[in-house]
Amino acid sequence: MSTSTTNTVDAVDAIVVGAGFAGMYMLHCLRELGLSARVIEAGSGVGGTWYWNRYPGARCDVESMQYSYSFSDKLDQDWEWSEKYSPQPEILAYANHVADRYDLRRDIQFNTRVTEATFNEAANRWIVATDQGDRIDAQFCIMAVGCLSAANRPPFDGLDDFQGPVHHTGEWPHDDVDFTGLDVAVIGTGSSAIQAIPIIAAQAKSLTVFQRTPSYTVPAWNEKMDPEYERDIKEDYPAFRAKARARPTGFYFPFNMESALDATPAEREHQYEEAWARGGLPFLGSYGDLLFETDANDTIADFARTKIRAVVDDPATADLLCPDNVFGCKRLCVDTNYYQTYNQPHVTLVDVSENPIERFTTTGVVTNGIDYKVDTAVFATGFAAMTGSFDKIKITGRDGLTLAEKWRAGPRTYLGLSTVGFPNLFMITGPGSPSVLANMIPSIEQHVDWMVDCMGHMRDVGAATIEPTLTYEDDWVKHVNEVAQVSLRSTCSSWYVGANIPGRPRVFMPYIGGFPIYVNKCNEVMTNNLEGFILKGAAKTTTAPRTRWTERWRVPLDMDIISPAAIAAKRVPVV
Ligand code: N01
Repeated sequence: MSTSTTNTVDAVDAIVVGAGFAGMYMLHCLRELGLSARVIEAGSGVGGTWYWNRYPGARCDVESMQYSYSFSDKLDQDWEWSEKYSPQPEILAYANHVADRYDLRRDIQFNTRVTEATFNEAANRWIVATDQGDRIDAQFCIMAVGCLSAANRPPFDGLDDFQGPVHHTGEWPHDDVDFTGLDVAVIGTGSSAIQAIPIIAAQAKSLTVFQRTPSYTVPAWNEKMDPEYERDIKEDYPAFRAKARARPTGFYFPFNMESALDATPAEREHQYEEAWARGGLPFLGSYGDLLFETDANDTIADFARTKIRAVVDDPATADLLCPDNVFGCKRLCVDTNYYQTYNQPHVTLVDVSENPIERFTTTGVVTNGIDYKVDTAVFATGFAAMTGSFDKIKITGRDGLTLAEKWRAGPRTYLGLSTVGFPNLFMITGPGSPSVLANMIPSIEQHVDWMVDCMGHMRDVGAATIEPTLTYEDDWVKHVNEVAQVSLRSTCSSWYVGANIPGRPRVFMPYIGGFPIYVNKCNEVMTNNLEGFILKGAAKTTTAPRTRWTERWRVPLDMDIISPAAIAAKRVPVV
């Protein structure tokens, strides 16, 4: 299905918004369940995040062998990743392979944006409207809109007058952007910028980086896939997946549960050096208390700053690049030659922390009274995280309540799966679930599997709607907030708390209690006859939910690492 311009109302069992990894897997499962479905996708192809983020250097910072679907061992065995960390084109190729392999495209309507979703209380169904004039009627409305999909484009004065091209990393053009011979501005120094800057610098005549807050970044030490490593994992991929799922992050890496404060300075130095040499996000697993005790965190932050100063030649530039906030409080970045880039004579770092960007001129960017002449600008300015994609759609539930109104003071959900007032509306990796704090693809699969069992159960018992109760939702929101308070992560101005964009409510949005505890909770709710939810219209109330899909998430938990006692003792390395 490519596009539609009909004004008639089509009816399906489920409408899915978004054809990224979440929407694709949901479609696959809905078909297996025997439900009819239509997926609406704004882009011209599948892949979601990996469709939109085509900026130079875009690459996943979760290892390739762990960043893929796990629902089919055959798929796992057939696909081969070429590098330790996959570049964006390869992940997009994988998404396309999956779409072809499972014949997904025939139920995906591309180049179409959902504009409104309205719950019709009389019919107990959703009516979804698109910018192509479609009106689709469905029992279930499933939001697979992504957590980092609504690009943040700061409205700088004069931007409309700027003569050169402006590209946001999250909405990158499909044609190659060639920076050869150009004076380039990059605004922002988060994960996207840190990947793009070394590549852009290699092409540009000059590169000026406008930095508001420096990030901590750890070298990726990316390399070609080691065939022996790949072979070992593929010998028993399900066991490897199970091991990963039992970790707070939903991906496997060695980590140390001991306290940084119990180690001597020499021991810490040794530990950090070894972890730095392995590189990537697992660096944060050097000790168990790094995200809980400020004194412990200071030790890793000091180590990271020493590494920056050892690489960057100019002391003033090195000072600017050294963060002074909690290490790992904002999302840790992973890089290839980021700091080295600032040793090149044509690369300039401009601090806009005290003197923000004032405006664009026709030919440049002005801050602190200085007009930096540039031919083109790259906005690496991030996203309205977690709720931004919901905000773009007018979602109206029972009694005319809109989701934007309900979430005005911050998102409220039960388990990050659904929200009171919006029956039969599911959100994949929604706020209140581990989502961005865990490996995204397992997070997606676990949510979809839970939802599919839930929808199957509703069919079994003849239920028309499902909706959480306010008490259970309130308790979950309280729990999400309490757990967040335990972590230093709740203390800084990150996108996790909506602080990157003026005017957004400050609430820690993802669930920080760890993936396995969360999965356990979801399983328990399912087993307890969907505890905390009200099913309306059910004819057979005694039938227990079948757990065809969720069964595979019942992995033995490593309770030393993820038990409530471990959380209370502040010994849960969360990445
Ligand atoms: O966005 P960001 P991102 N004036 O929000 C700055 C994932 N990801 O696209 O920190 C000047 O991190 C802003 O400054 P500040 C990953 O989860 C993963 O880089 O708000 N500057 C910041 O420096 C990541 O965390 C991968 O003070 C302004 C930058 O723009 C998430 O996506 C790769 C500004 C935005 O950084 C988002 O990363 C890429 C302004 N008005 C992304 N407004 C991998 O898997 C914002 N900034 C490797």
